[in-house]
Amino acid sequence: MIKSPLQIARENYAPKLPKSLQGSVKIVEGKNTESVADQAEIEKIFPNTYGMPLLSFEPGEVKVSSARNVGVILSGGQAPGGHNVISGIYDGLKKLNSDNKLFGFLGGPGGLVDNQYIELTEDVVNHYRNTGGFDIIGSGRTKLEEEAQYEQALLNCRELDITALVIIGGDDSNTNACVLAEYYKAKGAGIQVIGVPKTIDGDLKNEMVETSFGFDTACKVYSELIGNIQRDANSAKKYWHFIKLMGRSASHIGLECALQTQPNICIISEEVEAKQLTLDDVVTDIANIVAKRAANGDNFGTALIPEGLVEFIPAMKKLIAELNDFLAHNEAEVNAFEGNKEKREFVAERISKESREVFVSLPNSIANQLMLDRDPHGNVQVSLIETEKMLIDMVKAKLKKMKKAGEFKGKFKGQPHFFGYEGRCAAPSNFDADYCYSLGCTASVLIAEGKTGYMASVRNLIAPSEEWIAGGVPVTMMMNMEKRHGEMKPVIQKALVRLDGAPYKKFVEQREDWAGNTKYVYPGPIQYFGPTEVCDLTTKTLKYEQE
Ligand code: FBP
Repeated sequence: MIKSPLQIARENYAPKLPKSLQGSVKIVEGKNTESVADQAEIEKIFPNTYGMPLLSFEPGEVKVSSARNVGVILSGGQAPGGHNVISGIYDGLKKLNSDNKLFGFLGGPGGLVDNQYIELTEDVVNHYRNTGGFDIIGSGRTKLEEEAQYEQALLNCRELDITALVIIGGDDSNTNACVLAEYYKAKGAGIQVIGVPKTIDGDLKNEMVETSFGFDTACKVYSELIGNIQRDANSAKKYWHFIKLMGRSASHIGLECALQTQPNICIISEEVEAKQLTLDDVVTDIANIVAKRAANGDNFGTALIPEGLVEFIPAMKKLIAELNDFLAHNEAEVNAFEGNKEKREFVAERISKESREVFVSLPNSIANQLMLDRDPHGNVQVSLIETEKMLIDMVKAKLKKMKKAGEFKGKFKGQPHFFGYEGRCAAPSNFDADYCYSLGCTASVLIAEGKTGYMASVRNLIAPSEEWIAGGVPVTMMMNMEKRHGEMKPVIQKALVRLDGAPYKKFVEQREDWAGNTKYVYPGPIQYFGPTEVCDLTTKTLKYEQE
């Protein structure tokens, strides 16, 4: 394989580790934990892994441990730094005992059940250090939720003499990791399960998990692209760029990119929901800003749109929830229709009157997209819904009316963009390279200490990496009960943008200024080599949350 000069240079990058992981590690037990909500129900479902203490690492004595075989799985969407988690696990295991072995299950959790694996040797791991992507073993969205899968996975692990699994994934995958940990512990199967917090969406975070890996790099890539578009907008002065940003539910990516680039508009889904805004309200707000800028002669601008917006507009949320339930129970019948028109009519007749009105008022393309297959976790695939195009059309129609009423005197030409896949496999920033490697090393220590049902945690992340605090957090601590596929299930609570949080407040303080005036910032590309203040800084979200 031909490598670029940057790839070759990155191979030699040595990720920076917190002090506690640089040598031997001592584990310090903190207080016992309870789940964030629904304590009695969660404890009942996880009698063996509920309430375990928080763990933190300190430098300690060298320990000898017997040789172990460990399996690793990448689950869900790609996120920059996954390869470094794996190299961290590998190096951590080898440091503990050079006879330790690491096996990678291929194509996500499905690989564990289907017994598709490779041994991750030094040569394989070296090839992927500090690179983006998940191609070392691939990823997938198969959900581990049935006893037959757990049993098959157990047989496969026994065949390879695997006694611990690391599942690198988002909130849903870590929920499943915890269910698996509980199952194996209850059964005395002798298989530990450790989770690692991954997702560019940034919505797997809490007091003990400050950020999920990949968020930093993905936001930096999107911010570079937004900055470039803003340069173009400010040079050509003729387009309004509507930029949809990945992030499924939460608007963390949009908010972080707004803080980095200062666009004219950034919609925060969580605010839309809290204020109970309708789609028309959102469109009117945008149209008013377009008109205000046009009055100053600025017929151009940028608007950031979170991928999950439609699910946060209350009437749309209700519609989507009804569609989720309806489609889950009537999949075969709905899929039997060949034409979208017939499918829409069939569905429209069978949902509530209120939701029907919203459904039929949507452009056909959007209504069709809302009926597409759900992901294996029952979520609408929001990356397939072209909200950016829908908003351009609706703003255009609104401005036409405003023009007639003499409220808009300018021009409006919209350009839609969607940034998602562009950032998910980028070469990890120094922050993500260091953070991921530290998470991998942390997972190897948790395994060596016999822990199960824990997630690797590395905190204090705005300090220099030497001062980061590594440890483990029981996954049950992050759980609450939510409705999935029409049934109440224990799941890790999703961290949405907090409207009382510092990042959002910083944004609100400045957004009016950014809307009317052109205050763009052009962050430029990620820098991998150079001064610390250019290369090692993490997100503004973390900075504002922690300062
Ligand atoms: P994870 O939650 O698995 O990390 O995936 C995040 C994400 O990139 C979302 O931002 C996006 O909506 C979704 O995956 C896209 O999924 P797919 O890769 O299946 O197109």
